[in-house]
Amino acid sequence: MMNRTENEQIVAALSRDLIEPRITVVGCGGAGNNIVHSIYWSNKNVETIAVNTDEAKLEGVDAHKRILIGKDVTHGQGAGGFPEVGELCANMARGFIRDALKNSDIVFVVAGMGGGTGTGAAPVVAEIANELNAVTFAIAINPFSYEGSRQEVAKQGIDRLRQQVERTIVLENDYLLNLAGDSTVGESFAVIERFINKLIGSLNARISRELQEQIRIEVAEAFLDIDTVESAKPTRAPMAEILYAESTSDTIETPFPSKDIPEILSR
Ligand SMILES: Nc1nc2c(ncn2[C@@H]2O[C@H](COP(=O)(O)OP(=O)(O)OP(=O)(O)O)[C@@H](O)[C@H]2O)c(=O)[nH]1
Ligand SMILES: [Mg+2]
Repeated sequence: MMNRTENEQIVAALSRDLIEPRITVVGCGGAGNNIVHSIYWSNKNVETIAVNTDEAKLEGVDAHKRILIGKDVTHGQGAGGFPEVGELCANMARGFIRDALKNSDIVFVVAGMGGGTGTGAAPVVAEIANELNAVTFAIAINPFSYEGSRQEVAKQGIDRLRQQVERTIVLENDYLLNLAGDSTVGESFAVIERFINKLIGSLNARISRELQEQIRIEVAEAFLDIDTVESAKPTRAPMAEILYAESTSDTIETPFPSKDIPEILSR
């Protein structure tokens, strides 16, 4: 019979090493891609995926995985402000998106609302993350008031997103106007990028603690009934795999060293 102290030591060791949640940030459409690009360079603990219908935009984005959706539909041109097009393209690419997300424990779906790709694709990506049982968050960025009719498109997109993800956080680009003062649009967007980066960091830290605690409790309960543990070695979660697209004529040549930037996935 193990004594209480031995039990506690084993539980502590298992809880420490058992799990490192795998975190993925998926940026859909132009704004989502910009944010993922910034996270790729500033947050080394998360995997980044860029999803877009716009081939040229995707070429300029750094991310661990890049998925060009709807090549047969928009011919790499973007969804032209039509969310139904973004949604169709994402639905056609479900298999690729699912594959890219399948090892993730926590998924953040990020998109600017009011355009076609982000508004239409983000709910589909969120739905896939849910189906994979990942803890899923959505971060939606509302367009500037001066963008007019985009506001209504954005509202519908956020409603769709909320149907998939209860934990949807809405940020306002208008807020930047107050903050930004004389700075350029690029500098203002950097404010939101930093904010999102911080938000993801703090949410992750909280979830990781909750997961650890849950595991600690489960492990402790499991130990209540057993006397000896013969081969309970701590295991580490495998690294998220990088998915390489087959080399086809649709694959974009990247100007970056291949060790840094994997192939763009194309469907
Ligand atoms: N904070 C922030 N907002 C952005 C950025 N780029 C675009 N936006 C906002 O996001 C909204 C949607 O724009 P995009 O993400 O470019 O649109 P899209 O999803 O690519 O849509 P299509 O180009 O029609 O396929 C815009 O109306 C802007 O308000 C960015 O880099 N940062
Ligand atoms: Mg676009």
